[in-house]
Amino acid sequence: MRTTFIDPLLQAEFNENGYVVVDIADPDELQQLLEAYHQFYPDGEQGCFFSCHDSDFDRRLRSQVLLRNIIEANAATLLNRYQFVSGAFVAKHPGEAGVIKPHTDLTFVDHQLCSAIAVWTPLTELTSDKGRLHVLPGSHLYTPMCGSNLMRSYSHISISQMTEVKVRVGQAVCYDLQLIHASPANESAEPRIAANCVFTPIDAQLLHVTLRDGRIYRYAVDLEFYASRGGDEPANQRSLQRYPVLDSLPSGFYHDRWATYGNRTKLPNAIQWLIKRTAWFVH
Ligand SMILES: O=C(O)CCC(=O)C(=O)O
Repeated sequence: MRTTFIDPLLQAEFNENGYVVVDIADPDELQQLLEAYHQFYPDGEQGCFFSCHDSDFDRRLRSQVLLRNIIEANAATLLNRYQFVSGAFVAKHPGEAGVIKPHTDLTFVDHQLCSAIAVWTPLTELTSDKGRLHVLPGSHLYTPMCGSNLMRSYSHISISQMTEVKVRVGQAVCYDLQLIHASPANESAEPRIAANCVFTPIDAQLLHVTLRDGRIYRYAVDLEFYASRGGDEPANQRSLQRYPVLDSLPSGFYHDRWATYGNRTKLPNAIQWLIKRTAWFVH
């Protein structure tokens, strides 16, 4: 499997847990991002707002450029030849509507070969009542593919059973996109703002996974696909028409394997890993 981090110790920790905490940027640089967020979004959205879902395409791209300017060069000192794919502000506003339930992110690469990662960094100081990022360590070893219209349900996992990751401004949580993660409500009076950027190996084929007519399709896409993708599924399907299909499989197949094997969160990681690889090989 291709490595993600330059430092072998970080890599070993990432292999085991599916995430690591690193120093990512000077807090002053991150302050610039926070100010930009408030300029772009002065009106205070509700719930948990992701700028990658902003219907104002221009503002979405400008947010992404700013995030890239600061995070990319810093991440390059840690990552083994990874490229920036996309980035978003994540604003968790006070109240229950801001809860992010346990999930994995989209599948961007063939995760049997390498990892796509998120670099999640707070722009406002965090305390437990502000809705820190929570993770299920080791879950990246057994979760199945995920697509824009192929979200998996992890309703059996409660956020309180997950690991609360404590980071301060200047640090980041780098997590495998296959890792189950979540965040509870922000119970403070202030919004909690973070930046989240996706990176993939420069030599890995970018993928997009989608469900259509009972089959799961893997498309070979490019950076342009993710740069211009909106949150709207019909637009997503239209833009996929420009890209080749790599392969497809019946949706029931993976679902059955997942239901049978993958849901055993209490098994040791090494066993989970073997089960996942065996399920893929049988396919
Ligand atoms: O920022 C958060 O609280 C959650 C972010 C998240 O789950 C995601 O970006 O997928």
